[in-house]
Amino acid sequence: ITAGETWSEFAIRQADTMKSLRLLLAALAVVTAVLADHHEHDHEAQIDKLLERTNKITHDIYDFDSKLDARLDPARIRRAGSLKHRVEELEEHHCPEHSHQCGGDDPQCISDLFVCDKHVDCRNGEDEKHCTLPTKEGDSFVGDVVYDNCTRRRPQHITIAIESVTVHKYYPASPDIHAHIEIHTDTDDEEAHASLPADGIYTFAHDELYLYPPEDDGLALLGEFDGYDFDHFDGYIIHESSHKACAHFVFTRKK
Ligand SMILES: [Ca+2]
Repeated sequence: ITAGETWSEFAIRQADTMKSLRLLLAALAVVTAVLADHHEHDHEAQIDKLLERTNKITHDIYDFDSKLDARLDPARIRRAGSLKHRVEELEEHHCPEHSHQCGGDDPQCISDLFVCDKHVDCRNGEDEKHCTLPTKEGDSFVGDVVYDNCTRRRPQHITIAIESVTVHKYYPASPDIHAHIEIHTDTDDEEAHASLPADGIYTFAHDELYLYPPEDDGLALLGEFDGYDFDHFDGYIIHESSHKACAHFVFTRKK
């Protein structure tokens, strides 16, 4: 404690220091993991790209809703709640990039890395309240095509089976996901099946699953949960380089 400083000021300063330390630790852990990683993927760069893209895609997803509704199963009427949540998210998002709005009547921004990292950072505790991973080992999701302008096989359905999940000690906000993408194509001419192993990450701050391209076509999969209904997500096939979506599937959890 320094001269002229009250105990409460001292406590706040200490808390800020702890947060900075944790951020530094998280950053170091990411760097270490990248260095130790045998994959060609740079996790930190991938996370940066993901976060950058999310803002653009949120707007696109919102636009998609009216088109989507025409194709949806009546059982998804409860999406009304999801839509409300999404509108609130759009209204409330006044935080800088790579940061998370705590919400409620007490606006506060925290780093995305602090969402679901097992420490309470938001004054209202919101950052640790919705931390159930929707893509657990053994889960699978079936995607129905909305449009597809780019995949080689043009399937009507894609299945994503989650094989394993690794939660890192120092940055639990983005667990590693290992999955299998099952593609079944059935046309008049041929019937084909492909099973592609795919690695990726789940980001709690954005309720987002990202699978790196399983093939050499540079096509990755971005799965956007709406933060409310974790039995469905919008799956976009995107060009890894430009992040432009060229196919869209609506995924439903397989019971
Ligand atoms: Ca936290």
